[in-house]
Amino acid sequence: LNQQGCVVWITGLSGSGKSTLACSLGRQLHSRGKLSYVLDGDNLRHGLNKNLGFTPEDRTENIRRVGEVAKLFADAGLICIASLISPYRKDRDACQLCEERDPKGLYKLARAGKIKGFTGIDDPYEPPLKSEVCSLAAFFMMIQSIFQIDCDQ
Ligand code: GGZ
Repeated sequence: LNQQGCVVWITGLSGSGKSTLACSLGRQLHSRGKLSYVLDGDNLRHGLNKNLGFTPEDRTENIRRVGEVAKLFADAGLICIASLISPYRKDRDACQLCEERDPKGLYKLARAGKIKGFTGIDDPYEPPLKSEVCSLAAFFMMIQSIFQIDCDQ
């Protein structure tokens, strides 16, 4: 498989369009010969996460499991698109694989103090606090328009 795996994590409220966006992205990638797989929270709750409800503890376990599965897909070279509400920042943060991937070895250097002011280590990264349905819709339209332009070329 001639592609580098990765995880695209889509978070947002129920009904905000996460699954639609995930499927659309999957289709667009497929049409470009890229192998991807969608892990959708609602679907996974019928199988892998059947025993989980919506208490904070269960949601955390839900995100943890999907994060682990997503990592396996990415290790296998697939573009894994996870679409879950994933409401808690601490759970999303735990799923971030950036430091683990460390493709350029920068996190390792930053941890060793050899790079100063590295974002996420000794310099802050401020994630957006406000995520709106309309911004997800706008993102969706943007992706569609980018692919459309790409398709027409
Ligand atoms: C949130 C709920 C709930 C509660 C059922 N809270 O829009 P849907 O219906 O089709 O997708 C939602 C899905 C959320 O599952 P996730 O695994 O993504 O959630 S989390 O990341 O928080 O673990 C919604 C449905 O389950 N659903 N009850 N109480 N969404």
